[in-house]
Amino acid sequence: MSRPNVLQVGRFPARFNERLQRDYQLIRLWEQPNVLAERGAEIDIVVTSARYGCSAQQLAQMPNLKAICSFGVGYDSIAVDDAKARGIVISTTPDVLNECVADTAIGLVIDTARQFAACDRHVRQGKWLNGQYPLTRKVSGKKLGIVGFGRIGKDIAKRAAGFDMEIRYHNRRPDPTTDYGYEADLKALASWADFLVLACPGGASTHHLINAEVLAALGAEGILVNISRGSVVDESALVAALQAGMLGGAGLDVFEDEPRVPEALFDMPNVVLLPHVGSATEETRLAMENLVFDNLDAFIERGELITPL
Ligand code: 8YV
Repeated sequence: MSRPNVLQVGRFPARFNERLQRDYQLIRLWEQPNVLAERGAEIDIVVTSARYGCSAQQLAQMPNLKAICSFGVGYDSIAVDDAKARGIVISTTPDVLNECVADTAIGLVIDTARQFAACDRHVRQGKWLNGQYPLTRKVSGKKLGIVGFGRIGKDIAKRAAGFDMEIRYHNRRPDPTTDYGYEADLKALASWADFLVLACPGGASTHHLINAEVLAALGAEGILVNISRGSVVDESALVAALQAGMLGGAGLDVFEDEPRVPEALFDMPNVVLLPHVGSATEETRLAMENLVFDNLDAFIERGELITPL
């Protein structure tokens, strides 16, 4: 394909923006908000991210679109069915972020159970001078339930095994490549687990999978950790369960309406709140960027993607 027109849907960090600008015939959507209505038929490739996505409405305005290259592993923000129906191919950035996201999951398990973030606030606010921090909950040797036993879920299990945890998982179907116990019933997994970690994809099929009943099953000593998508959890039910003391704690990297986070959670010592940073390290973000460019170049040169959906 000779010099295709590439539409950049949203702003990326400077290094990524500059490379896109330098190496491709680029149209930046935020600089030309009417471009889809005026020149949508000229766009060959969309570069987007898990955050910005590509909606069905946008797709409809690009009748000659051939490929979508997305930064991120999640694709719940992309109108995948519409794209596939038109033969538009999609790439994401799988695998290169597994380790950092799994590290984040384990970090949240430890931070939430041991309340390290709240301990840090206790020290900074001078409260240690008035007394010791209350006792918290042990991590090693506990029962860890993983919801979504894909590539990231498996990396979480690998790390949890190092903490001598007992591991079970819930998936649509049992995974023949693992000996960990499969639990078909999510509520049963929640009532067994000390820690329930969400590593499933977002989107319609997992919307509010974690509802009031699952949270009740996890119980007053159970901890929920979410590094997948905010939409997987009924956030109002989560806030209500925490306020009522019916859930032991929550470690959250993702929220239903990011970057808005329910203020009711702000003062809870048993809740750890992260601003969606699971993959946000220099090393991993560079690897994700490179994979977007490798996909773009492979598609332009050979009409193939390296990591197609
Ligand atoms: C990023 C993510 O924050 O990969 C994903 O699906 O959610 C994160 O790694 C996201 O890609 C940034 O848009």
